[in-house]
Amino acid sequence: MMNKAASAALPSPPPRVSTPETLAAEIIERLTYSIGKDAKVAKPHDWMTATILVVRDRIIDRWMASTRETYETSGKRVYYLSLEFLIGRLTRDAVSNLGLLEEVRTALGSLGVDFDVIAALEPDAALGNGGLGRLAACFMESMATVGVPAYGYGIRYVHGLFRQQVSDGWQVELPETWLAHGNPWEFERRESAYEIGFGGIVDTVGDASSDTQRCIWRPQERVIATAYDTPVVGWRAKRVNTLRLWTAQPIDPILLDAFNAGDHIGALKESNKAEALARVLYPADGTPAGQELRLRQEYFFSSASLQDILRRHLQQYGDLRTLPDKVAIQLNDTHPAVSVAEMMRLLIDVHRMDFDQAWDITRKVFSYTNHTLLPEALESWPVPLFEKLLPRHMQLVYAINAKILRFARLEKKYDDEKIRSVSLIDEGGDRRVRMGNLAFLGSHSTNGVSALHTDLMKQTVFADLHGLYPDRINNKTNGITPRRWLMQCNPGLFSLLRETIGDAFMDDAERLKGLDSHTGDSEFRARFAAVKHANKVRLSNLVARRMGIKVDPSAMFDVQIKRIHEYKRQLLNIIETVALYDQIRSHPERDWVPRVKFFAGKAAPSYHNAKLIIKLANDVARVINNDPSVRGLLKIVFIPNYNVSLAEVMVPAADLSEQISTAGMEASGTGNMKMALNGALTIGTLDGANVEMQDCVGAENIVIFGMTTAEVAERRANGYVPREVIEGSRELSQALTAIASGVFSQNDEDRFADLTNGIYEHDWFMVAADFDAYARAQRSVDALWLDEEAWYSRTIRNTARMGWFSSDRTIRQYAKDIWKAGP
Ligand code: T68
Repeated sequence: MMNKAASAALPSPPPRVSTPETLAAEIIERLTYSIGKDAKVAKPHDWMTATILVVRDRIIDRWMASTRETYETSGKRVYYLSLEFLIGRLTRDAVSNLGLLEEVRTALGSLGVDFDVIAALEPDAALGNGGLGRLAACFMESMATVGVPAYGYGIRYVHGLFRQQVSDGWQVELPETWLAHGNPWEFERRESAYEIGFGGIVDTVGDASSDTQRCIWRPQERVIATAYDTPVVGWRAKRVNTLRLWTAQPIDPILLDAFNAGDHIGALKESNKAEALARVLYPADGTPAGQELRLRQEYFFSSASLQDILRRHLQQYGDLRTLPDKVAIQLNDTHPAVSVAEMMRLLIDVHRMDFDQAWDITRKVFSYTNHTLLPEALESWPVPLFEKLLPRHMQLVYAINAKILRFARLEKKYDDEKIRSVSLIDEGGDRRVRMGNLAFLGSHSTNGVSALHTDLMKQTVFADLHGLYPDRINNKTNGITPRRWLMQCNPGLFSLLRETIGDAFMDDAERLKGLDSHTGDSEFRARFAAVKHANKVRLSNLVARRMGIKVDPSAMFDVQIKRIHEYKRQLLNIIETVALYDQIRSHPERDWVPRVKFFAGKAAPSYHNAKLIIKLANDVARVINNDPSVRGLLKIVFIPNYNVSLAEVMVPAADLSEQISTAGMEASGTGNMKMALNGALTIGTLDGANVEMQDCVGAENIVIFGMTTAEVAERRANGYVPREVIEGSRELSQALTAIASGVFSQNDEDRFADLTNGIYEHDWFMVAADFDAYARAQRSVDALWLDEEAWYSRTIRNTARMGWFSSDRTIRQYAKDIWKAGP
């Protein structure tokens, strides 16, 4: 360590100049001295790495300044704990937020290198499954933009979400290796390393009658968590925050005794077990993973993050009693909920606080976001497993539970049934620890992700907890970052907007409103349409290149992109497509609107029906795309391996956005926001954030159909008989019969029986009940499409009025209402 005087005298690096000339010179320098390649033989990948290193330098300056500023102003820090960050590529985002897009492009151009080509070489960081992980990534960017001092904490998975191949129409999962060529965006921090324990026993030491008694957990297994940091640049690089991802290492990389005794495999056992922790992302969304390794991952990253947070706080403030003034920890779903018990353990066992004080601090520090009400997706762990892996935490869970249940019974006069529902332990069947209840009770705030979802939380899953703490549940409607999801993915629209309404919307998305007054301007409408067309040409080229399928960019591009799930009802869309196919063949004389139906999305590898839905989409596509009688009128394209980068091409090209989940089941949705912002019309149910989108864009500018949440509940309660509904709808029964009788699966007519029987027998997701309304809504979309003015004035109004869904707005609300942090 250097003394203060000496360190004060240390020079800073000279400020970087960012003209195309200096950038080009630095890129060559990095290529030569960091990568060791002569420009004459450098491969595109080398150029990409050299460019990132040069850009990174600019970020590091801002990064250090941001960190210093938070330290010096004693600012409150926000910690976003998430098992998923679905980031995608970083380079374009970083360069664009630095304001250096044109400079870097020109610099590379002068070296004979195309920026767009090398940017496309960067692998997607797919450390997430879907909406929840992508939301975390949007939030990281918005926290830096809005000026909230924040750290994201997660796991540095070696293998992110699997790569999806479609083989003979079936999904095939392949491992994904995003780190294969190194990752120039990350910094290994060997000095930030923490020991994480599992299993073992709890010793009690000291005298029970005095307050010196305490518990000591003696874990049987220990691993080391080490940090990797990635800078997150906000818009205009005003602030740079840190995404800190943990990797796992064994304490002893090799057991030498075993090795020397000839047990060469056994010698690596510990090491393999440790490294398994950060090896792979669980690919099941909406259905809990259930296995021990998942709980280990949850505890591993929670413990490492909390130890890091406490160390940082103690280093600066020396006293954990001030933690709630300086630290806010957001739990992204229940995946990090074991943090509540871990915080208690650290405060009580390690830092010697008493239980009540520790509980008070814990609740002030934590807050929790719920992302689903699907009962099968609510996490809980068998008590024996939890106890075996985390014996001390089990004790603390019981102690917390005793305190809560006493309060519920004595002060809130809860009866046995309500006591059972708020308990941390589910006593029905095998005993389980309920992570949702732990997260709720261990926090001062629990939020839903759309107004409807938050209301339903209060009425259903969390009703009795809400009764205990009526001020705790609050809403924070999701948002998306307009940098990635407008400015970067849709440069054509971005420049048209700047030209039309000026630059103010770049710093405040609600200023897009200025566009509203241009909807009547036919010249503007034509330019807006031309941008959309160009984006559709780009998608058409991608489809031709990757799949050898030709689509017509002047047809309507109808897009459903999201994880494949029964509640999201891709099946409703496919069945309606089959019905439309029938109609076109029966009435070729009608004025049909040419459509291309795009689907993309991954199914959890263990989710049988979701995989069958992918197969059905592909089988229907094969038949329809090869039928000359509908040529030019209907095409179906299932694009494999949906990821952030593919979304960046599909979102700007969508004319129609399908948001058709069964009402009450989609917590919010965020793809709905992305496509509407980029000038798509939404066809959707009154579910999740669609409800608030309708409020913002106006009922005439969105196509809403189908049952409401209340109607769905009522229908289910009153004995819904799908068979009757099917028999009452000619179109639907013909389409289902076609699917069930093997029209699309000639060599295997029972292939889709699980899907079709499901609809006939129970139709839990109300596909049949909503079918006619959906089909009618689709024909009303056709009518709008035929009237160009009607169409574009609506889609322009969508772009104009979607600014409220910027994640900057969401983050400001979290900062003000929940975290009490930031500007
Ligand atoms: C999504 N949830 C919601 N879960 O479905 C979506 N689950 O409506 C919402 O917009 C989004 O969260 C953001 O709030 C998920 O994406 C998961 O991915 C997931 C992952 C693991 C386990 C359970």
